[in-house]
Amino acid sequence: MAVGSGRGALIILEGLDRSGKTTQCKKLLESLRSHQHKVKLIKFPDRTTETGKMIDSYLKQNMKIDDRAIHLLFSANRWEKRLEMLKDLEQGITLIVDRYAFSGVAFSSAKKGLELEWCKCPDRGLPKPDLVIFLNVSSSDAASRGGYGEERYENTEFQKTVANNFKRMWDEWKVIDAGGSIDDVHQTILNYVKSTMQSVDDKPIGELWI
Ligand code: DGP
Ligand code: NA
Ligand code: NA
Repeated sequence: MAVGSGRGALIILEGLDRSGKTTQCKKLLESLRSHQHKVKLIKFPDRTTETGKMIDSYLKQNMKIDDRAIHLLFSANRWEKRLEMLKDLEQGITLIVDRYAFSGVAFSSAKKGLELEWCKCPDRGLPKPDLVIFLNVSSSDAASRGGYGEERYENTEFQKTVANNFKRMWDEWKVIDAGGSIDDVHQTILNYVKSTMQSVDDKPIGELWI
């Protein structure tokens, strides 16, 4: 694969809490870097910005925020990275993104009274991914992996609803069985990512959800 030709690819990894997503993002970053690709890792929510700090205290259950208001804050947290993301992509940097608008829709629409279509609206117009990888793990398997239950949303019932919401969006995604070994899952992801990186060339970056 030619290094440095064309724009970077926008790669999203999605999945339930404890699906191994963060581990896989890091392995993917290391792997691509070791082959001299220009690549960066981004994580949403970005808890370091002002909106991110509010989201962080909401998730840690230190603060109550109205369901729709927090939905908009999560979206704002993505919007504030948009220009930087576009600039990186145009400069040939591939972005690996740990969660994106799909998490926004899947988690928020798991709440009573929040419809999927309503939840999609605020993220409309964000850079559209070239590839979405979904790490599929049963919610009971996810729960048996360590550390579950510390933050808001981290309970089996809620995660089941979230899983169903993700399924309503996953037609065009690469759905990977995350129950395999870390290395097997990594190889599968790497193959999809490499072929996406080869295919983006100078194709214009799309916009969600069109
Ligand atoms: P993480 O830092 O990846 O563990 O994500 C924090 C939690 O927030 C996780 O349970 C998923 C959830 N989440 C991520 N993005 C959004 C969003 O846009 N809206 C809502 N409601 N929840 C989100
Ligand atoms: Na989490
Ligand atoms: Na709902």
